[in-house]
Amino acid sequence: MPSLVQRVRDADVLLVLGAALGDTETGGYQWLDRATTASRLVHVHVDGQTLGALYPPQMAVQAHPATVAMELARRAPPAGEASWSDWTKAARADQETFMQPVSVSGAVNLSLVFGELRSQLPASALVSNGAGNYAAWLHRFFSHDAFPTQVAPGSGAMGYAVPAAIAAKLNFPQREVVCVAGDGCFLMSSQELATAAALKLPMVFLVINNGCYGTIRMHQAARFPERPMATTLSNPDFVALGKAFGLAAWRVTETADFAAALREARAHRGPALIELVTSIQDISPGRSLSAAEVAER
Ligand SMILES: Cc1ncc(C[n+]2csc(CCOP(=O)(O)OP(=O)(O)O)c2C)c(N)n1
Repeated sequence: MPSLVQRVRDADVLLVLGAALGDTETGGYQWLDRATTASRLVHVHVDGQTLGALYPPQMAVQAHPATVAMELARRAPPAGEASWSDWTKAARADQETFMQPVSVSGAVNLSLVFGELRSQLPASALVSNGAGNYAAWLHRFFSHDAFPTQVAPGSGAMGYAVPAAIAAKLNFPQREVVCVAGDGCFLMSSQELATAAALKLPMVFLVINNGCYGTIRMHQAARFPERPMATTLSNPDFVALGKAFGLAAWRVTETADFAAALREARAHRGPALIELVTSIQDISPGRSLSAAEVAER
């Protein structure tokens, strides 16, 4: 099967809805060639300054991606099978394969955890995240099946997940809200648990604890193998921390225990926290930290 990157390279037209086409979406500016975008990129972004800033588009559309998506959904599809429908069906099948769980070396498998989160939550639930490699697991194995349900920082800022989830719950009290934060990300704004406790907000905080600023460790492993620097975290006991703020709290050290912990946390009448203890080896889906080091040696 051609990789997603190959599909992007081969496509006659790229309709980019809402992505800024920065570092992350372009594999460090490797996947898209500036020389080709002027003849095949239709770029939709809400911020006019983003359009054309990195890649010259053939057509720049300053609009909210949701508006454009809803407008496109109103159009009648081409009559009969389009000549490219095998290609799009194959791409869709590849995407579904990509979302299948992967194996990990630690005892908590985030691909299964986020699959369980998807199957328990209603489609209307709001899920927040900040920045860190844990978010790559979330975005790959949890699908947002309704709009708008994703509460995430376009800037890639850590510390966003906790206060954003609280704001989401205050604005949408009827909806379920789950905050997903890495240990590093969570500790940047965890004092806001006091707000969730004071307002008795029924919501769930997931803390993905790999004992590390994992994203930074991954880059260190790739560039300076076996020379990690200042990325190991001396974490508090997250369950004790949650309880100290007045939350109900659970620690999950085996994948199989997550489903029951999540059910209890969701049924709790106030804020609840679940710490998931993961291995730093499982740095990203399908790639271990040691493999990242070996690849660069
Ligand atoms: C406010 C802020 N500071 C620093 C960074 C740079 N940064 C990106 S990811 C990351 C580490 C994230 O660690 P953690 O939340 O534990 O998640 P992990 O990568 O381990 O899954 C850092 C320091 C950032 N994105 N935002």
